[in-house]
Amino acid sequence: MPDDGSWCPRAQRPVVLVGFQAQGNLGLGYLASVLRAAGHDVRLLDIELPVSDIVAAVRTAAPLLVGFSLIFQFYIRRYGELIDLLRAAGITCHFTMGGHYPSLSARQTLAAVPALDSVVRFEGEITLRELTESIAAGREWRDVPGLVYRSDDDIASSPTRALVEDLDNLPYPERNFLPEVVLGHRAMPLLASRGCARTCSFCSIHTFYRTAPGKVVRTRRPAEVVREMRHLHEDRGITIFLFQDDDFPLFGKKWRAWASDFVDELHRADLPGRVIWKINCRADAVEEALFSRMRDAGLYIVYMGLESGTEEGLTVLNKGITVEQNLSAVATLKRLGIMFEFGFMLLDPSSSFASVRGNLAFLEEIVGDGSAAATFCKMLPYDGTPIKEALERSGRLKGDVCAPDYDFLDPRLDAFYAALARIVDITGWIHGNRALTPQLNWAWNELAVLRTLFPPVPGLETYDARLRRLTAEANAMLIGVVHDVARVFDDGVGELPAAHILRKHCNQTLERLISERNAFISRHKDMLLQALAPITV
Ligand code: B12
Ligand code: SF4
Repeated sequence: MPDDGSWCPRAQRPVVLVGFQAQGNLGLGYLASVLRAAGHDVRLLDIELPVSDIVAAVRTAAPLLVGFSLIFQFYIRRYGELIDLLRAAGITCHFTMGGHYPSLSARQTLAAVPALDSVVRFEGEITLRELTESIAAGREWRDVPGLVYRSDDDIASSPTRALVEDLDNLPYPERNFLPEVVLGHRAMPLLASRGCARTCSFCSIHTFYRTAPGKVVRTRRPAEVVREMRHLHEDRGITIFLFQDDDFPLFGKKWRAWASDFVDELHRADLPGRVIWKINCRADAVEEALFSRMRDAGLYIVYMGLESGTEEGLTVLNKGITVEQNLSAVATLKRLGIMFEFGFMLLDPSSSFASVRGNLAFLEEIVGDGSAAATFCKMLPYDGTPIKEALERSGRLKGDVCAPDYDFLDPRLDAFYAALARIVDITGWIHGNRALTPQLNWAWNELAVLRTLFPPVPGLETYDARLRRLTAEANAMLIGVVHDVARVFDDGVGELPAAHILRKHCNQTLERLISERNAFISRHKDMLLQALAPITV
């Protein structure tokens, strides 16, 4: 009897799904819940587990099918290696893969991972269920819409599957992961909509949702979203909700009405005061009257893809937004006392030293006061994005799927960025969970939780002021470093900042942050614990 379990009747063999699970993967969650609702046994495995554990778990499960979820294209080699090991371990069942990259570059995916049998394109719930059922019944699976597969040395596809029409027909996603915890409060991701109506040139999301037939943006019913929140609050004690929508429904008359109904539903369910929520949106959706109502209903933090502080940058990125609108959104949120985080691309394919300085001036303007931690990156040309195609056409695209890249028009900027990236990496300033920028943001996040989910904490305003001063100092230091590096490469003046000295400053700031934070929390420990007691489930 083979030990991969192939003696089991096919219908009883489980489906294994492998994906990136940190912070909760809603894509895998929806796939699992749809399969379970149809009576299938589903096992979820984290791609971050040691490879030998994954191989052992798949062998033990003896599955009918393994589905790999590739949400970050730079993981493709890692998946390829894992899949080869699974085959080498004698696992012969159907292997499929889904996610943005496989959907938009199916041919390349099948070429890069020869042991894959198929790719599921676009939203995978119904395709995966039908694929599973066809295989279980021994039927021809290639007829299932939504697939790309190998056929006689070439690639063939079944008809493209349309996007899910009514998101409320899907069961709630499986959430068999532990919630993130902020000062004893549990957080969970969720979705109110799928798709995005905009067409930013660096983003593959609109291509993903526009290439499949069907309506690009679909919103759930506000009452259904609130019902899911209430269920998570009552059953699992969740008090912090992190909306993962690419662009929370807010823009234009129709979605403003949606957001207003959502706020009404939250009040109807008596959730404001008991739960808080975070959204992602564009700056041009931030409107004072609506956001004030949303804040009163628990909106506590807004992530905005600001992306550039110059008009040229915003044009190249096809943001359809002005610097003035970016600034005005930040000012509105500050006035309303809603915390914000932001995405920002210091460098894009059109960059010059003048645009770098323009971007630094913008960063100084929005976070010079320490209201959030400064952050930046270089725009990367992901597959399925218009900007990648434009770079390819002009012969500027470099690197590969795991490290897509391009040269700047001014070669001095390449040297500038290489030096800056080295310094920022060495100092551990921006990247990684233990880096200064994410730690500062975490402290601000905690502060917002203290303000919104606890009774008034004595001394909170003083703590806020100290955190603001510390963040402002860190921001000034980081922005100063970029200025100094730019001066060296643009003007040939000065010297590169010494990475070890900056690292010392960075570590000292981190230590100050940790000791301020710990001192404040331990001073109020008893009161915080007492406030938490009723929400423990
Ligand atoms: C939440 C999120 C995160 C979370 C991930 C949590 C998690 N464990 O899932 C966190 C915060 C950790 C994260 C981090 C990053 N992220 Co992110 N993230 C997202 C976001 C906004 C939502 C994902 C989601 O929940 N979608 C909703 C679900 C329902 O849709 P879905 O995931 O697409 O899944 C559906 C289909 O794709 C398909 N499918 C997916 N997998 C599979 C598998 C099978 C077998 C099948 C059949 C079908 C299938 O069916 C699913 C159900 O319909 C996406 C944008 C997006 N819209 O997807 C970006 C996105 C995935 N992130 C992106 C990036 C770039 C990053 C970062 C690199 C950002 C950064 N600079 O640090 C990091 C990388 C982290 C790392 N490992 O190093 C890019 C990836 C681009 C690319 N081509 O690689 C995206 C697409 C955003 C974008 N604008 O381009 N991210
Ligand atoms: S960056 Fe955001 S707003 Fe722009 S297309 Fe992508 S998801 Fe939409």
